[in-house]
Amino acid sequence: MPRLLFRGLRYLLLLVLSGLFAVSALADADEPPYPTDMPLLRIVDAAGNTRETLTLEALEALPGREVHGSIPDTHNPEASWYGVSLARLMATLPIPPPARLLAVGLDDYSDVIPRQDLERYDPIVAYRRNGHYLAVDAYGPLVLMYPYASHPELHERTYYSRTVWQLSELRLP
Ligand SMILES: Nc1nc2c(c(=O)[nH]1)N[C@H]1C(S)=C(S)[C@@H](COP(=O)(O)O)O[C@H]1N2
Ligand SMILES: [Mo]
Repeated sequence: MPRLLFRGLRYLLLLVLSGLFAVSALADADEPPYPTDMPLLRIVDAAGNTRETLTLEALEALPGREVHGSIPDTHNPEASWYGVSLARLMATLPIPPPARLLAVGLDDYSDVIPRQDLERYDPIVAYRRNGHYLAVDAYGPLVLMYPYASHPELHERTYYSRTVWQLSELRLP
């Protein structure tokens, strides 16, 4: 009898453990594929000094904005992108909004983003695509995304090249 009871308890323990596993797997579904305290974006001034280093936590602490679009010239279908308005991000700096800034990717690709874009189109530093955090091998962790869907005139090479994926740095003039 005690032996049966022991088996029963062991079975129960297994059930509880696998249940816990399933619950933690569900919780992990919204975990970013990188540490939340990892520096994702640096804001660098003209002298080359880092003025700000933003982690996912810091970005998520700012108000969010959603735009619809896709990474140009890829076969990725249009998606919803969620992140921080670049204008909003620049407003956190103790300097007036610069006339232009350079958006740099992890692959050292870069393009100039004029201030007019921020005023006209309000592009975002996106950290989620269709609700999911972006992995480095999926153009992430950050993408400078323009609201292509609501502004069809953006479908032009100029803005395609400003859609910097793997965004890692913003350089001020
Ligand atoms: N980090 C990074 N972002 C980038 C690029 C790049 O090479 N690296 N290319 C730009 C250009 S010119 C286009 S058309 C789109 C799509 O680039 P792809 O065709 O090289 O994927 O991303 C833009 N953003
Ligand atoms: Mo391009």
